[in-house]
Amino acid sequence: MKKTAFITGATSGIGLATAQELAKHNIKLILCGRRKERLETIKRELEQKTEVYTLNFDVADKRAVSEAINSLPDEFNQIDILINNAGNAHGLDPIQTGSLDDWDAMMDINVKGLLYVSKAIIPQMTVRKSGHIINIGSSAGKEVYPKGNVYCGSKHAVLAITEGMRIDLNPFGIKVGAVNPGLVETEFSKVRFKGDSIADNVYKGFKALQPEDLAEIIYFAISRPPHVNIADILVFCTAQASSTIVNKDL
Ligand code: NDP
Ligand code: 8X3
Repeated sequence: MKKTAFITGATSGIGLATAQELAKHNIKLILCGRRKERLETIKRELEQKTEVYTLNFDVADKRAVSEAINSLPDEFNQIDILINNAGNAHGLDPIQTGSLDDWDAMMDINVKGLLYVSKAIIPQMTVRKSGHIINIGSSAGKEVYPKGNVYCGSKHAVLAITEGMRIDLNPFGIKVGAVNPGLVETEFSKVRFKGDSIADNVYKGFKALQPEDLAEIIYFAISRPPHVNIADILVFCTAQASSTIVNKDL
């Protein structure tokens, strides 16, 4: 039977590329994001390949999350695969000058948003005793870098929550794993630097990961046989050795 995947943050970057990859493999899609027009355009494109339903909500708004997920029509309300991808960094400041609004945004979206969406979807997986959850963490969830403080904290939390989910959902046969990328060329830096032109230089001088690279890895993880769970994967571009070491001669 055809599987259904629920992808948060499907309007750009890794989430959009993952939607495109899964559509190629004939997986039904529920695509989420705040930018409604983009969702509609993406739906029109991907409907050529598979069934698509869109949900327009802010993951940080717990009531909107549960209302949106409860509104799914019968044809889309059995979710086999949850990809918790929505998230961003907001700012790159030392802790002593960081902005409370940026900190709220990162904790509310990257951590609490992931929890709200998971809370609304996990019960149907435990009843069916099947399902697969992939949380998009980051190399910033494994290593803290200068001025990364709260973003790194949010992604360390994503990793801890992923491990906790895997332990608690183990009796139900539900797979849980994290995909942790290093530098990926998406709208991430535009958001982090709030449209400042500094964002244009982040991926200059080396070949960063492309969102499609992550999409292929995510499809690989979800297409393993039932007894195989990719629990945790760290992905860098060849030029990157750690959060702070990037070889710009490559
Ligand atoms: P993008 O900015 O391109 O995409 C972020 C996605 O998240 C968008 O679709 C955006 O949709 C959605 N989103 C953001 N905030 C909210 C919100 N409050 N409610 C609902 N959706 C939201 O960045 P990436 O593709 O790079 O980021 C995807 C994930 O990958 C994030 O979790 C990020 O932390 C992680 N990551 C990124 C890396 C990188 O270098 N790019 C490296 C490691 C991890 P919309 O604005 O329409 O709501
Ligand atoms: C995104 C990777 O190093 O830009 O999670 O913070 S980094």
